[in-house]
Amino acid sequence: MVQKTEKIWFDGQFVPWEEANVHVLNHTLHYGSGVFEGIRCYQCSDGSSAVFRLEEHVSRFFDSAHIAMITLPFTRQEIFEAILNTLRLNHLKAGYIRPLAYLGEGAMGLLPADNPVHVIIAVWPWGAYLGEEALQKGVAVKTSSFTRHQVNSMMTKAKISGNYVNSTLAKREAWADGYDEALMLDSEGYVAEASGENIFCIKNSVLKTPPLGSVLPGITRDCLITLARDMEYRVLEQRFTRDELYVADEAFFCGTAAELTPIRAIDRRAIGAGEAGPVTKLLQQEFFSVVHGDNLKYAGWLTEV
Ligand code: PPE
Repeated sequence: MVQKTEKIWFDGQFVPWEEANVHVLNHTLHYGSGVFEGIRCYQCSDGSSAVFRLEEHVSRFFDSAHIAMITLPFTRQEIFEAILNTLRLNHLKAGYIRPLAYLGEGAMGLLPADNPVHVIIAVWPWGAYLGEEALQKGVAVKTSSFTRHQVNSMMTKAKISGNYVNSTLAKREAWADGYDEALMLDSEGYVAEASGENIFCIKNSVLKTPPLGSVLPGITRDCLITLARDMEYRVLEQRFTRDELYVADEAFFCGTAAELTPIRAIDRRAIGAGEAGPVTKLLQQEFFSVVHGDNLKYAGWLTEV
């Protein structure tokens, strides 16, 4: 269950959590026509609170809207400030931030005509996405029977609500089969990403992640490429197959919600020693030190609340 906070930013006003509702003929509810973001705020070691890569997330939110032909009735600066104000008003020191733009009621049918565009920003406390233990020991993954979006059937650079039907189908299947997460292949059979995370594999200290074809351009993915290169690892954005993953030394998922979660097995085959590998652990440590403001080199990635 999502942990309620006090207020939700709703079209420029703060409303009580319980009153941030929509009509049942909301266009996005029927057709998935909205766009959203997922952002994290961390409590730093000095007690302050900071949002991780806020600028990039706001930017992707506007890009998603542009791709989906939604004109947001707010400026980037207004959304940026509204996110910070929502955190402040709810006294949330650490947690998750969910901006969503959706089309309200008006026309039904696939042409939304001039249905109004609404924007909300909700925040709530959210711990480890795949569980606290997963962060330490890693997750067990199954290749999904569902294929990730072909690049011309869904717009993969956009976080469009409807794109996530594919993810929920995959996630529910993986869970029903007793796995933690689904590994999704692209329409040509190469490894793409998970239901809500990007993926990396490591062999002989070289990191590989699929290029930005059918996968979401993850902001955490981008951070980890930078961190790994700054740590003198070679990082390739290159396609690979599921059996290349089976014989990798290490593998991990990354995303705002999932942070950096090691993968311990895929399709019942242990990855490496079947636990979080050494390079994964080093990167994870570096990642957590950066988001908690302990690494001044990357202080520019944090916006104080
Ligand atoms: N791929 C997908 C499909 C995806 O949804 C996410 C984020 C990523 C990769 C990683 O992107 P980034 O967060 O920018 O590093 N998934 C979000 C949704 C999670 C949810 O359950 O909702 C997230 O991590 O916030």
